[in-house]
Amino acid sequence: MTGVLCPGSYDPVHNGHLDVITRAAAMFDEVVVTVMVNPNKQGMFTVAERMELLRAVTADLPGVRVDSWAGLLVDFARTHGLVAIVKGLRGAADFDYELQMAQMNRKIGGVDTLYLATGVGTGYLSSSLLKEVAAFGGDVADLLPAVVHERLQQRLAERRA
Ligand code: COD
Repeated sequence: MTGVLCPGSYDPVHNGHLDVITRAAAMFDEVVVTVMVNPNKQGMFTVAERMELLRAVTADLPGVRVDSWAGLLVDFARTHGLVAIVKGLRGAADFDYELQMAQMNRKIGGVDTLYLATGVGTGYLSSSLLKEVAAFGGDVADLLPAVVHERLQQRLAERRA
């Protein structure tokens, strides 16, 4: 059984993430979508909320489960017997930092990183950009799963109240 992890902040999950997770699920027996906890970064959604949304939008994908981890990615991979990290690559802006992380993860943990080219039509998506556009009233409804869009609108309304 070959398992991989798809790590990220997922604050919140969007269609670009989901495309990568779906394609990874078609290639590997097990995909662990791992919400990485960053104690220095206050998100719009709590880790528990991000996991709940991820579970909702991946419920129909065989072999996919959702977890979280506070620590080094390579330690999560080793602890769970996962053979590789799978990530999406949007373009040149991602590349330098991703290369640095891939090499560091290989050096400190012996774990390789595989990159999937961003999906057709989702390369411009990022959680931070979507949150910014939505906060200013822009329409992002077709860029996020419906349940995520609904929760984003709720959270923005709570913040405005
Ligand atoms: N299309 C395709 N892929 C996408 C898109 C898109 N539109 N948007 C994002 N992605 C990919 C990203 O490339 C990433 O692979 C994944 O989806 C998650 O994205 P985000 O934005 O939710 O997550 P990031 O980039 O904030 O995640 C960074 C990590 C949490 C993975 C990183 O900081 C990390 O590994 N932290 C753990 C601590 C650690 O081990 N540090 C040492 C690293 S060497």
